[in-house]
Amino acid sequence: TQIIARPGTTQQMERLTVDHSHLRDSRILLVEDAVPTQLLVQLLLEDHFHVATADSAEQAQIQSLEETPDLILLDINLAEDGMSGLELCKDLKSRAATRHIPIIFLTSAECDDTEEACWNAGGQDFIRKPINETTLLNRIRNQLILKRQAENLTRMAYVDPLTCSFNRRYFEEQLNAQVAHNARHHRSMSLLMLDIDNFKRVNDTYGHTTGDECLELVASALREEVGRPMDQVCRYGGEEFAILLPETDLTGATWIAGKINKRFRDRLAEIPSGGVDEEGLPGLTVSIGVACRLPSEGVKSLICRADQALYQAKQSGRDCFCV
Ligand code: GH3
Ligand code: MG
Ligand code: MG
Ligand code: MG
Ligand code: MG
Repeated sequence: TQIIARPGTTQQMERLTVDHSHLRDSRILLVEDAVPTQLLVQLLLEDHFHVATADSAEQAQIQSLEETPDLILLDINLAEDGMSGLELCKDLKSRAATRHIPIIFLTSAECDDTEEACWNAGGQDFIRKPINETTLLNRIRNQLILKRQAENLTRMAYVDPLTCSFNRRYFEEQLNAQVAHNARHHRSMSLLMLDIDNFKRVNDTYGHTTGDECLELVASALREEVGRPMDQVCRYGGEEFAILLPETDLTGATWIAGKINKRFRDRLAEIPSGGVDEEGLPGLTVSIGVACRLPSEGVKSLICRADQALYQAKQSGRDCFCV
């Protein structure tokens, strides 16, 4: 409240008003078995969104998994020989890949039980037939806006804007979750802590803008080197990165650390001594601390060992990794 009360803040916030014109690009999946209703709803929506249709729950299930629509309009009463609308909703809400897709039911029933069933199945809203055009469009719009806002907030909470790597908050949450999971299932996991060598010199020589571009370059190189989708590159702080390697033992982790060192060394070799590459970025090297989680080891100790190994790599002359 204090921030809002500060003079000028309200005007500043007003300038942040969100533009919703992008909603036009939204893809809606309409699941309806009655042809007249399907045509009518399609007609109402086609000037506002991209609309795909499905006649059965089974068909809609495949389309949802393959095309991940932004929203599903789901007839509650589908042909009786297959999965019902409610069953499809429950199924989609139980899968990580489709859980986030908002579902609005289309229902002709006017009893409380049906409404309750829609909510219980995990639906976000429902619309009664006969369909009111304005209500239909606004209910869809509201769900799309909510979804977009949730996505934006998640991105802002977990992604570093400069390097597009995960941020420290994400790193800590993931590390805690992974350590807990590995402790239960006796799986191996490793952590790399990486620090750019003599980075202050890069800023001092070429300026902070070039320094920032170097950070972007390092982050994307790291993402390329780790390769597997489950490996996660996080910006730990200033010019330090932490890399989470699930299902990776010490041999695997040192192999990746060696690959990372080599990548920057190879690039450095291609740049004229003391010069810059085609993008105007100087050569640089990195130091890496490698730690593989010991049985029953906790988060703090794991980070501490990776950090000590990083310190050792710096002491050993940089441009290398230590365990
Ligand atoms: P060392 O090899 O011992 O790590 O030397 P160093 O110069 O890299 O270490 P130091 O910790 O002294 O300096 C890190 C520098 O990273 C200082 C800081 O200005 C720079 N830095 C941190 N965050 C950013 C950033 O977001 N952008 C830019 N351009 N520089 C940053
Ligand atoms: Mg029907
Ligand atoms: Mg540092
Ligand atoms: Mg450094
Ligand atoms: Mg330092």
